[in-house]
Amino acid sequence: YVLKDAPDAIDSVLRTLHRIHRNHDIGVLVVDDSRSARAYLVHLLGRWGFCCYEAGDGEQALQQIDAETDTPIRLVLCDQNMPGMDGITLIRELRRRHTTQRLGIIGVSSHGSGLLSARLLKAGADDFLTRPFLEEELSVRVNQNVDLMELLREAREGARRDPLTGLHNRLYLDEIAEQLGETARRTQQPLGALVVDLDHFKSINDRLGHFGGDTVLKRVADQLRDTVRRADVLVRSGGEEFYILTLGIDTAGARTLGERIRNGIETLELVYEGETITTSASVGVAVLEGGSVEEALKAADLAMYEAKRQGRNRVAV
Ligand code: GH3
Ligand code: MG
Ligand code: MG
Ligand code: MG
Repeated sequence: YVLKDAPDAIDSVLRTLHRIHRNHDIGVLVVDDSRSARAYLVHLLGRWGFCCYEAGDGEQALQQIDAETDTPIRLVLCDQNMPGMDGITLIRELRRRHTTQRLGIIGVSSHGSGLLSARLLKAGADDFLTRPFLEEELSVRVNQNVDLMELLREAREGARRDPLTGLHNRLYLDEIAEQLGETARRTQQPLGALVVDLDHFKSINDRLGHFGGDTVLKRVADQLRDTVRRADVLVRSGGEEFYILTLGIDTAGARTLGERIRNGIETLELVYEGETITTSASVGVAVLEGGSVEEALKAADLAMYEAKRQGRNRVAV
């Protein structure tokens, strides 16, 4: 029996360890007017690795949520019966500011009234607890809510990545484009855009098959990742085409970056199933002052077509 159950037991221990490790980065705000009730929750949560913050009333809770805490607050445990602002009002206010993906809320009520738990949920709580509760119940509810947030974040992040290369995709670009253009204008930094399109990629697929072509795309993506700065935006916009957006670069600098990218792709050492492969890219570059991301990419795309027209494997501005 012991041997048969061992894998399950090990699995469970590993899951617990993963959670305790993860919980160190999760701030939990305990809102309760009773000091002893707060202390009990903080004691348990601290034991499970969470980083706890406390508030004695609704006003304090709202201040804490807006303040920059060392560990970002991701979960609120909120008592219903408090002098001043009650739990339901506070939860409604918290939910107005933050989505479930950003902030989990568990309402805590004292008397087992089905109506009250329904009202807590309706106000925006993700879950509720009724006092008195067992330690195990608190643990399950807290962990489930944190797991859900983690899952939502992973799903959201995953939808913004290209599965083949691991680079950000078009959806990500569309989401940050407006903010990036706005930052460029506000800080009066030029906005550089580069469009990179592999040359005659169809013939690589024809020669190696699509799996071979995919391998080449992955290597090119790694090369691009190593070439751009951390702050730059790099996306696979589709097929064998990549966009790079970089702030505070002048035309000469953008051309140099384009040249470095072109050279890096041309000199990639690619071997697929024993066959040595070479590839190249045409790079279009544009630098705009006071323009939008869309305008910068449009100009860089025209420049990329000019590079193709001039014979490929070159940079055009
Ligand atoms: P050009 O030098 O004019 O850019 O020629 P090209 O062959 O690269 O251009 P074209 O746009 O005609 O073809 C792009 C090819 O890229 C077509 C398609 O087969 C290939 N492709 C697009 N996405 C993928 C992918 O995810 N994997 C693989 N293996 N190939 C892809
Ligand atoms: Mg109370
Ligand atoms: Mg191409
Ligand atoms: Mg293309």
